[in-house]
Amino acid sequence: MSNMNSFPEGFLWGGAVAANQVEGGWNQGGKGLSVADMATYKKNVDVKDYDSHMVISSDFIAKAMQDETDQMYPKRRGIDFYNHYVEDIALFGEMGLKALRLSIAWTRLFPTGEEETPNMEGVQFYINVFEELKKNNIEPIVTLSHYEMPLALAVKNNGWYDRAVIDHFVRFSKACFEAFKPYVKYWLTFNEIDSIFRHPFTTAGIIADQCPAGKEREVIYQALHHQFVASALATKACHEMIPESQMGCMLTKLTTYPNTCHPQDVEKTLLKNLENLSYADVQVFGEYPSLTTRLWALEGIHIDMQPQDLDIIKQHTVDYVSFSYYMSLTESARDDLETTAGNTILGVKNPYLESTEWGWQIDPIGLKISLLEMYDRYKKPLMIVENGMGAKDEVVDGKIHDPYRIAYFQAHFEQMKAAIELGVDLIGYTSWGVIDLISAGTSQMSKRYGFIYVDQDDDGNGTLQRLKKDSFYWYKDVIKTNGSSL
Ligand code: BGP
Repeated sequence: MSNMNSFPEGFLWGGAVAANQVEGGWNQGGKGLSVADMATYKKNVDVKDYDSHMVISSDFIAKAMQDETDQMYPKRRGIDFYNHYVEDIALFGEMGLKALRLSIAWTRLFPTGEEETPNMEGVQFYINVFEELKKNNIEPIVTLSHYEMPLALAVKNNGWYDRAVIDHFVRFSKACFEAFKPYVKYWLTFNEIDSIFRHPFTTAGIIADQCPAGKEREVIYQALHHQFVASALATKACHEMIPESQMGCMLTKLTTYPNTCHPQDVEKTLLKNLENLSYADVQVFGEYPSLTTRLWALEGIHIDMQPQDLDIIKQHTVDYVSFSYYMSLTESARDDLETTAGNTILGVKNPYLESTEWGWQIDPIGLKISLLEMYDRYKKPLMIVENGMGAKDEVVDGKIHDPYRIAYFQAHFEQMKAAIELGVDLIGYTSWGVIDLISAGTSQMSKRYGFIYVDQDDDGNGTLQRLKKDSFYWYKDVIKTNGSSL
């Protein structure tokens, strides 16, 4: 228990969700199909092997588009926030949340992405949500694109690979700014913009079998370039249309340690960390790092750019830097070492850290390191917009005792406090999955992050009843005391 209070006044204590993981109502209100509506939950796949859910073929999509049920597709169901938002936001209000990070489903406003004007039923849904937030004194932080886009644009254009998608996204963004400007000051363009390499379909609508063989990385970089241009154009429009607005970028912060002090381990680690930061660099400094463009040249990657692209990226940089932080990684030049939960993406095992059931290494000090590193590099306000622990919870007599979750948050909050004491300008924190939701990576319901439990299992059975976990009361107290009681 620490009593020193160093969280600034007005610190945005909050929670985060994403439309495709909570809303459900996939065929309500004129919504079109999105790439997230294709995600299936595969019972027999090892839960640790989460990337296996991300490879989606044209054939699969053609079949899934004809399927009018939500049985196989948990993200079509979400937690039915679409029909429970009043009750859910009241619970967020009761917890004392100062901020809620949420995303807009592009397909509620533009079902195929190509419409000229937005679907007003979709617009109205979000106005209703923002009104409820206002009643509960909760500041919205809105992500325009969180792991989804109209499926029609994926099928027709191979997603963001096609430059035409820039205009569609900017039209969608402007419709959001126009309709929601009375409510929303804080915006983000793309969730975890770097994750296009890990989940090209989910983040950018790229369909593997539509890419020229051997050119996958070039296709992804090309799509990412289009996202950078679109992000800069959306930033421009946001600043013009909402003068008080703040636009941020959002990075998956994958702070990586060398496994040993062997120079080869250190070199590999450095390159990995530079690569991780390079995506935010583009949005903060307004240019590609020279290392990135050199590596393209060496790899034979050619990016098609229009003459004005680099200027647009240079002119419209972000106001603040946001990121998700779940774990640190460890890198080795050797390839014969034990990996974390058998997953090479997660790196080699760090003997000093415990892992969650899904192999995510819990490392609160890594959060402090990330904050110090990013503030030193960017000198912009920082916001942690995702952090939390996926765990299996048990309901006993209507109660959920989750000391593991409290311990996780407590340890991370201590490190945030320590970073602030060292001068880091941290303006907000939104815990991931403030209410239980469908996991992005595994499409499971049982990988729970919330302070609020939702009665639904992996197959979609359950009453959808909301229950407060022990951590609900703990977080409420943290917020009430502005972090002085942890
Ligand atoms: C981030 C995503 C979120 C979220 C979180 C947890 O990468 O932005 O959408 O889901 O990770 O991941 P998972 O749901 O796979 O546990």
